Amino acid sequence: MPTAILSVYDKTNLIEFAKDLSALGFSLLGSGGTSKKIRDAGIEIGDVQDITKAPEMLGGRVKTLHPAVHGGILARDIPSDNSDLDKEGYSKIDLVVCNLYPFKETVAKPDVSLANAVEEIDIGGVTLLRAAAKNHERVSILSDPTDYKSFVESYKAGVDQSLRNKWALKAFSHTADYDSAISNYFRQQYASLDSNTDLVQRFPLRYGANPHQKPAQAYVTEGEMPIKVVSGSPGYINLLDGLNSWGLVKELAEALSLPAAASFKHVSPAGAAVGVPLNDVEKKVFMVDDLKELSPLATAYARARGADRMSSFGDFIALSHEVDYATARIINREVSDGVIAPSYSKEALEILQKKKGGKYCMLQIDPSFTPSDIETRSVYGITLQQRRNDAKITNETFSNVVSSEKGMSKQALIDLTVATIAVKYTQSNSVGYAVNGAVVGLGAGQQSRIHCTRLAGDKADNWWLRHHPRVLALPWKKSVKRAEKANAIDLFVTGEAWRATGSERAQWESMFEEVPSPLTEEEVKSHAQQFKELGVACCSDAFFPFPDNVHRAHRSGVKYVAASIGSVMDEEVIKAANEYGIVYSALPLRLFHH
Ligand code: 93A
Repeated sequence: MPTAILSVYDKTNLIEFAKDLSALGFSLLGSGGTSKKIRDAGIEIGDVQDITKAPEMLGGRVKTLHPAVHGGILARDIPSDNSDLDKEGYSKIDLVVCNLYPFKETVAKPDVSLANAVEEIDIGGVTLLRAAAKNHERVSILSDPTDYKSFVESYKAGVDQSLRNKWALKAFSHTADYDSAISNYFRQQYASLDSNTDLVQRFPLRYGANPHQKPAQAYVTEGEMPIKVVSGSPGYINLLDGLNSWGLVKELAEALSLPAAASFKHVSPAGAAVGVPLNDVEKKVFMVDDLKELSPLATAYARARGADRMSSFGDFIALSHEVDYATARIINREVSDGVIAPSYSKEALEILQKKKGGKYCMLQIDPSFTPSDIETRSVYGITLQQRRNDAKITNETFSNVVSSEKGMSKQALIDLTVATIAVKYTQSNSVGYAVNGAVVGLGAGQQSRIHCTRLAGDKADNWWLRHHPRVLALPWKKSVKRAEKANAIDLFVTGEAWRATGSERAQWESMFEEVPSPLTEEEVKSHAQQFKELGVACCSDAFFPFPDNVHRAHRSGVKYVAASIGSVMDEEVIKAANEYGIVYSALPLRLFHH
C-alpha cells in the first residue's frame, strides 16, 4: 500500500485530494492541523506521530523532523537502503504533499515583529520538500494545490517520471524563493548600513527610478557590499550611474595606465577621459584655467566634464584613483549629484563632505571587487541572465584594419581605446568620438545608428567650436555663473541664440558686457578645418549599416574608425572610408549595452 505524507499550510483542494488518494489506495499520514482537517471530513488518516513515535513538540516547531519520515522519503529502491529501513522498522513514503508557512505574507505586513517573522520560518516543511524533491526518481512531491488533479490522473495511468521531474523542480524553486525571502528579510534586519553591523550587504536607496517607486534597495547576496556610502543618501539612478561609470573608469585606467574620469547622466557618459595634460587653450575651454596645480586625475575629470558641459550638469562622477585636492576643487564648484572613487584624500574629504550642505553623494568602492561573471536582472517579472561583458579592449582589438589607409599612431590607439571603452558603457545604440584621450561627442540611446553618428558628430563639432578664439574671448558680465556660461556658449556656437526671440534672447544678451555677433560661416568653416587636423577617433558599438555614417563622421574630422563589420553594405562602407583616407578597424566585438 503506497504511503502519502500530507503537511500543508494552504489547505486549498485538500479534502477532495485526500478523498482521491484514499480511493487510489494510499495510506495517509498528516501533521497536526492537516490530519485533523482531513479526519474531520470523515476521511481516514493517521498522524505523523504514528510512525515517529514522538509527539509534535516546541509548540509545533518540530512536527515532521524525524528519521522515520525522512528515512522513508529518502530511501532508494536498493538493498542497503531497504535493510537500513528494516533495521529501524521504517516504511517507504511514496508521495509528499507540502506547502509552507506564509513567511512572505507575514513580513509584508506593516509593523511585523522580528519574533513573529521568525516563527513563520518553516523548517520541517522545507525539509520535506527538499528530501522528496531530491528523491524524485521514486517519490512524488506536490507543493502546489493546482497539481493535485494531474497527480491523480497520471497515477491512474501509471507512473509518469516526467511529471515527477517537473514537480521536483517546482519544489526546489519554491524553497529557493522561500529562502531568498528569508535572507532578504534578515539582510534588512542584520546586514544593513543603517544597523551597526560588521557585515554590510545592503543599503536602502532613497527611491527607485522615480520618487513614487518605493521601497528601493541595493544589496549583494554573498560577501560584503563593496561600496560604502561616505556621505549623502544615494538613489537608484545614482547607483546605476555609479556602478556603470566605475566600470568604465576602472577599465579605461587599466587599459591605458592613466588615471581616468567619467561624467555620467542617465546611465550614459556625457564625457570620459584619461589624464592627458591640458594646454592653455584647453584649460580655458574646460574652465580650469584659474587653477594652479592640476593633477593627472583632475585633468581627466576636467576633460570628461568638458566634453559636453551642458549634459554634465548634475552629473554622477567616477574617478579611477584616490580623489585628491585638485580634483575635489573642480568637483566642488560644479553642479554635480555624486561621485564614486576607490578612496578620498583627507583634503578631498574635507572639501566634498561640505558640498550641498553635506548632502553630496559620495561613494567609495573597493577597487579589488570583481563582479560575478553572470549578470542577473528582472524585467517585468521575468529574470534575465547573461555573461557580463568582460571583453578586454587592448591595442589588439584594433589590429584588423580593413581600409587601404593602415597607419595608426600611438595617439590614435589611445583615442580609439577611449571611444571604445566609453561606448561599451553607453546605452545603445551608441557612437562616440574621441580626441586627446577624451570623449568629445557621444550619441547614446538612439534607435537609428545614423542618428547616433550625427548626434555625436554635432556634439563634437560644438565641442571644437567652443575652442574658437571668439568663444574664449566672450565678454561675460561678472555675475554670470559657470553653468549659465555653458548654456550661453552652446546657444552661441550652435547659432540658436539668433533664432531665439523675446525674453529668451534678452536673457541671453544680458549675460554679456557687449552682445557678441554670430560666428560667420567662414569662421566656422576655417575653424572646422583645424579640427580635421586633430585626427578624431570614432567607435560604433555595432556595424555601420550604410556608408552615410562614414560620410557624416568624416565631416567631424574623423580619421580613425573602430566598428565591427558584418553588414551587407560593408564593401560600400569601407569604400567610403577609403574615399577620405580613413583608417577603418574592424572590431572583433559588438558592444551593445543595456
Ligand atoms: O515548524 S516547522 O518547521 N516544523 C516541522 O517539523 C514541520 N513539519 C511540517 N513546520 C513544519 N511543517 C509545516 O507545517 C508544513 O510546511 C506546513 O506548512 C505546516 C502544516 O502544519 P499543520 O499540518 O499542523 O497545519
